[in-house]
Amino acid sequence: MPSDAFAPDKKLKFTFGLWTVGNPGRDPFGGPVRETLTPAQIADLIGEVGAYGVNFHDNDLIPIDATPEQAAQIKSDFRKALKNNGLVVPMATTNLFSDPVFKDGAFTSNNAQVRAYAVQKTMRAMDLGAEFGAKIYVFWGGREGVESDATKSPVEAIKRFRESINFLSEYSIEQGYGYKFAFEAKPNEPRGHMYFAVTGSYLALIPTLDHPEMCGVNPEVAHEHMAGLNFVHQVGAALESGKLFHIDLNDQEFGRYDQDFRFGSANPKHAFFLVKLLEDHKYAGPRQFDAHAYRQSDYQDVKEFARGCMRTYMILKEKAARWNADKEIQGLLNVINVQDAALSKLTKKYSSANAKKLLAAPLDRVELAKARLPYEQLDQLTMEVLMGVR
Ligand code: GCO
Ligand code: MN
Ligand code: MN
Repeated sequence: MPSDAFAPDKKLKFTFGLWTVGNPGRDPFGGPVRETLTPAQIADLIGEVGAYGVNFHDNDLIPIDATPEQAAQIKSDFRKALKNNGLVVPMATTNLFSDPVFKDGAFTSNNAQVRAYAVQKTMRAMDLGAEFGAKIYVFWGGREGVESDATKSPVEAIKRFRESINFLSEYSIEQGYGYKFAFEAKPNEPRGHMYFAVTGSYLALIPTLDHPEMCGVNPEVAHEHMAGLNFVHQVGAALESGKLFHIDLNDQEFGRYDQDFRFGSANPKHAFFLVKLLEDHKYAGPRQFDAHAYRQSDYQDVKEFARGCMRTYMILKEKAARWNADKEIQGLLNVINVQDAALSKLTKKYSSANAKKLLAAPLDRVELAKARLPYEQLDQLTMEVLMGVR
């Protein structure tokens, strides 16, 4: 195998946020450990490691208190860096969590003026994203939640959130931005309890919106794993409903704080099934690595972190193809997937005649229970593919 077989493939649209590789290593217990890079320097880093694109929150690019002159200079430097590095901006988003004004939420704040400011800030951030060609707009409700349910009604919160999204959908349509909205769930952190805790919460919200066709989800590995859930199943649900618009790849030990580890570094088996799912279903959207390098890393090591995220994806993609081509594995899949064309035809669609025939079908539960399910064997073969001996 040539040594560059796992080099990042531009067709897979690997992206990084300005806030990811540009993260200076600040955490709740300590300040930055790396110098702060400008957006243009971060674009250079992302270009150097061979990614496809870069995403930003409004204030990753333009500080919240920048003057119009400063903003113009930053945009021009960033635009040049994008061009030099052949990078695109597929996604943009709003910072609705850092500033003190959002301490009790943005779209779900108890204060109507704060809610209006959040919508206004998002409109301006959508203008900024559109200037750089972004077509996906992510909504992560960083502060949409509570510590105590004495403070806010969860029913009212959903209504407020829906109203803001409906307003912003119309804005995007009227401006001709062509945005697809992608909602990102998280169970907690920074709030004690966050609304829309899991991807499925947004999948349930979307059909109640004024423009469901422009809305989908942006699931993140770490967020579902924080809650001890199976991320692959959440992504499966999003894919099955045609709502997987974007994805945040990283890794996480189950039940811990939001660790944002390098993709595949904590749970390679889950990462394998995730990559296999995305590839088997021909997911064509951007694959964003929303992860952070260890706090111990210098920028040389941050590059290794970024390369590692993409390389692990490429390796797991190759493993998935190997799994699909493995004759023994395919043989086992044939054994466990018992086919019965006549019965499947009966149960496919209800009719009185089909119901009658089904009631009369000779289905012997004792005989049925005897069918073999060699799942230990199948999982061991999967592990052997993963561990590199098959
Ligand atoms: C987090 C989130 C964020 C969002 C980002 C885009 O836990 O901090 O994952 O990184 O993805 O704000 O909206
Ligand atoms: Mn996260
Ligand atoms: Mn994220």
